[in-house]
Amino acid sequence: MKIPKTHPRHTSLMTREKLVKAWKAGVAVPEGLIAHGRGEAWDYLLGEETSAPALVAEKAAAAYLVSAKRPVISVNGNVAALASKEIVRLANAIPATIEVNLFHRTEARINRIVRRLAKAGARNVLGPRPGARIPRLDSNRALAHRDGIYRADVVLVPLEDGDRTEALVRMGKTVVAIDLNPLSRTSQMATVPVVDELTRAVLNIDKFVRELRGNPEETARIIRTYSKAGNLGAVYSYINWRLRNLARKRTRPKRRRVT
Ligand code: PTJ
Repeated sequence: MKIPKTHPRHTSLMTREKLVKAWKAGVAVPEGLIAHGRGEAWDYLLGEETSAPALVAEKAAAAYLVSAKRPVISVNGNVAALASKEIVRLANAIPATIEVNLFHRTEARINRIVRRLAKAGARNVLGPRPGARIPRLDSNRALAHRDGIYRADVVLVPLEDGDRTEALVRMGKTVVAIDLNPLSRTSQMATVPVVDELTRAVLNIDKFVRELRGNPEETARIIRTYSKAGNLGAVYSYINWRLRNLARKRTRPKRRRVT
């Protein structure tokens, strides 16, 4: 479908088109389209821009990723559809391993996503033939690579489900999540929940990674001072403030002009 550039929702419609194309290409699943709609609803509440608390979480995410010994970025269908290039660039900057891990797992889809990431410039993407299982997780998301997610110390999980986040945290890993829903189990369970839209978040984390790479003191200071509870609290306050502002604007009586 051709979307006119002048359409007021051009970016949002283009993103949807990308996902639909990825679904037709067997990269994203229909459930991914539903997940995207949920994300969009939250993004409206957040004003479709990175909030100040999200920026703080993104800096903390970058600090954890650059100080990790075995960082891994987990990629699913939606992430491959919307942010393959950005993920590869971030993985190179950290540097981190990329592993394809799917909730609705089929080997054919894993291979398609690996190929899409390779086309975006990634090398040695893990995904097919996993040799390990994340303990106490019954879904196919438990399948992992020993040299990837299984032995990672820090895992970045964009658009995740809560069960695996919880299982990874139970294994002692630092889990950085990207999820627009601050109330999701993923956001609640992750070590660093980043409440922002996927592409915005990845670009911001990438920028902070490049800033922090050569600065271990600043990186350590950011990790020391980051508070998950404080940060999520700030996200709730931000949404509350936005809604109250919107309500005030709508209910303010119009002034009569005195002539
Ligand atoms: O490709 P698969 O088989 O691994 O499946 C991927 C999906 C996304 C279908 C799967 O992981 C899933 O079911 O996820 P959930 O449990 O629906 O969670 C997705 C979360 O991501 C929801 O809380 C959404 O609000 C959020 N979300 C959706 N789109 C975005 C987003 N967060 C940030 N940026 C987005 N673009």
